[in-house]
Amino acid sequence: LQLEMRLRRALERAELRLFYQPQMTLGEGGFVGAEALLRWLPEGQAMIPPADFIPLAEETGLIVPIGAWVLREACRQTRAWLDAGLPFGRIAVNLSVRQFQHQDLVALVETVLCETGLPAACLELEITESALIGEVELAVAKLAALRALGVSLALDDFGTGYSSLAYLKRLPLDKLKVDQSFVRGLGARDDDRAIVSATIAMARSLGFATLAEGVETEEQLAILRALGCDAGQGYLFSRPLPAAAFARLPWFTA
Ligand code: G
Ligand code: G
Ligand code: MN
Ligand code: NA
Repeated sequence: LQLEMRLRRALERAELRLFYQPQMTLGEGGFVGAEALLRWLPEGQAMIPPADFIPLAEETGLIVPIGAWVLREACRQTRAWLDAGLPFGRIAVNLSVRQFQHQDLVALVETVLCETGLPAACLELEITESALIGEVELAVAKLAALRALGVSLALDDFGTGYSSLAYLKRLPLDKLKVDQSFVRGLGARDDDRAIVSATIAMARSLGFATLAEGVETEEQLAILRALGCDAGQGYLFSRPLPAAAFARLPWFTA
């Protein structure tokens, strides 16, 4: 309960920040965009990671106003980077289950794009498999409505939830994000390599792009390239950074 009160005030006190982690193509080209990652920095205290407060925000419904702030702030910052002439492709924003299921989501996304002036093609929304379980028709309709705005859609943490391959093919998605738990074992574990290989092959045949998360080593990168993965993000390229530090990344400013 105490944490809930503090989290409520965190929004008003501007204690929430977005960090940005670059996303890179694995072929030619390099930098393509970033994922926005939420951080809570209570005054005079250590940073609280999202894993420690997002579940509570979900339970209490606070994720709805927090998520709206995240969306607005990420779009505003990206628009500012575009205006500064920086070569920004796309900003990826995480949606929680409750946010995805909220009836006003499509209108919110439309409003935020309009208010910030960010082109819809520069926004990607990340949803998890748990947002899609239940009524598939409803999920498909909502995904289609979001896509009709011109934003792209990525399935986050792929392989860790309860994806049914039968409905995966019916979902209007653009990208699968290969979960870092599988990427971690690349080079060491044959089973992880088999899973990542199969995921990339399946994604390709369904027409989805692939992005591997948690890329930490050159060896993982080489294997992902060999398997035909389109893009990656992870500590090998950069940790998530505050906006000012992100804007100084060499291949971002070049
Ligand atoms: O940045 P970090 O690896 O600590 O993030 C941990 C988890 O928190 C990840 O699962 C990530 O998707 C989630 N997360 C980070 N930022 C946001 C956000 O803005 N909204 C939601 N719903 N989840 C987020
Ligand atoms: O669930 P989601 O994919 O949205 O969250 C990504 C999380 O992974 C973030 O909390 C981010 O800080 C973390 N992360 C990003 N890159 C790496 C990495 O290379 N290694 C590890 N262990 N974690 C990472
Ligand atoms: Mn994510
Ligand atoms: Na993930």
